[in-house]
Parts: sequence; C-alpha cells; structure tokens
Amino acid sequence: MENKHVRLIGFPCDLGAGRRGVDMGPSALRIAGIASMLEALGHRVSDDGDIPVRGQEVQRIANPKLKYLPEIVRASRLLAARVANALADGAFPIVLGGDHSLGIGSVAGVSMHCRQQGKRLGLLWIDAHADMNTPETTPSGNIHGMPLAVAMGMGNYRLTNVGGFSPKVAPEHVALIGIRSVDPGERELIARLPMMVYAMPEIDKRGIHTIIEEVLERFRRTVDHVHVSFDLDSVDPSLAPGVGTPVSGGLTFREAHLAMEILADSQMVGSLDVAEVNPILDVRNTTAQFAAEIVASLLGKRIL
Ligand SMILES: [Mn+2]
Repeated sequence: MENKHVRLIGFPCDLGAGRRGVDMGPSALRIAGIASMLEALGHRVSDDGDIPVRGQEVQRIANPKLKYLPEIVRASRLLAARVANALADGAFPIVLGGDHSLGIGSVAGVSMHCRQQGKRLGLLWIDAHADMNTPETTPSGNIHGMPLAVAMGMGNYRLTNVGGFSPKVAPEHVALIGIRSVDPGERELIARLPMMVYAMPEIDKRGIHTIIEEVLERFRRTVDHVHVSFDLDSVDPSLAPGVGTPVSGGLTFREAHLAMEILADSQMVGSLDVAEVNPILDVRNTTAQFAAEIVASLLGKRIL
C-alpha cells in the first residue's frame, strides 16, 4: 500500500448513545497506540485533536425521539468540515468515536468532498445494527441508531441537511454488513431500498471473503471513493466487550481482519470511522486495542 497522510479526528460524543462513557473512546484509541501502529506501516500521521462536544450534564433532552439533537447537529457540522478539509488536503481521515452518530458528520464531510471533486461515493457500514431508524421508528430516541438512514436522506431535516444537501449517498452505493439486531422500522426500510445488505447468516454461509469481494466488484464499477464506517459492535462481544449495545454472534477475529485486508488490497478506501469504543464498559482497553489493530489491517498491515 502506498504511504498515506493519515489525519486522526476525535469525536468525543456520547449524546447519541443510550449508555455513558463512549465519549472517552477517542482517548482509548489513542492510548492503544493507533498513531504509532500506522507510522510503523510507513504512513505519516497527524492528530487533529477532538471536535468539541458539550456533555450531557449541561444540556437537557427537548425531544425524546431525537435526544440531544441541537448539539449533535452543531458538532456534526464541525466534524463534516474537518473531514472535508482533510480530504481536500489529500489526507486519509480517520474519525475516532464516540458513538455512531459521528457517521452523520463524517459521511457528510466525505460526501461534500466527493461532490466538489465530481466523485461518486460508496459507503460500507459494518455494524451489528442497521442504524436506519428515523424519528418515526426509533424505539429509544438515540441518534446513534439513525446515521445510515440520515446518510441516505431519511430522517430529521437538520440531520440530513448537515453540509447543506441531501442525500449524501445513494442507497445503491451502500453496503451494510454484519447485522444481527434489526428494529421493525429498519426491516421495512431495508426491504424497499436497493442497498447491498449482508446479515450474519449470509456471512456464515458464504464467507466474509466472498461478500467483501462482491461489494468491491459493485463499487469498482459504480463509485470512486469508498468510506468505511466500522462499528466495534459488529465484532463478537467476546473480542470487543467495550461497546454500548453488544449483540452475540458477531464477526470473528479473522473475519474482521480479513475484511480489512481485502479492502486494503482494493485501494478503494479513502476514509474511515471507528465508532462505539466505550472504555467504561471495556476490559483493560481490549476493545480499543482490537480497533487499532483493525485500522492497521485496513491501512496495509500484513502477516507476511
Ligand atoms: Mn452503529
């Protein structure tokens, strides 16, 4: 893999999640050595620090179907600008979360850049959940359950309009991989959208290798920039216990790494999110360390 300029952008936010502590994820990922691991691969790494996000203590919930909406909108705009700037500088942005509401700003920033450059965006969402609720369907009101719907232009206007346009990505350019916990409203949405969706049983039957290759085959023909949004809860909780919404039966160690290795070989990935690392729920930073290794595999780390 060619050497890249990697820009780390922390998004210390737990406003979108139902459990506290995921706002400390960016620190945990830094402490796990993500920068030095990427430098060891020959990449240049700079750390932009964190997007300022105001904590829950100084806010109140105005709308229980869209908890902490105003602050998430404000922080998402900042994140979008930071991600778009990194790409404009020729860098490879990695957004360190933080709950998965970070995907709203991150995908907006990538999409802004692609729009400016006349590039078509492909989005690979790796997650235990579909993250496709809307204010109408959400069981919890937690915005981290909405970012993939938002990226495709569905949901609250203030969220879909971050960056000033919508949708950020066409459903036919979205692949959702690893799901095993889907809400009724999300199931309906998935059924009527032309997305590529691979739930865990299909990964079990066909193998992660076949599936990632299939997604890449479509992406090679239809898009120019691939953004990967990796939720640590996609991985089995035995490997990544430090997540807010663990679901058994996730990706194995090798499935997760092999997916990243194949993506690295494709040379199509230009930006990445690492979401939902929650140090409060973790065991001696295991989940952040696992995440850092996953990032290294996506950026070219090889066994041989
Ligand atoms: Mn997620």
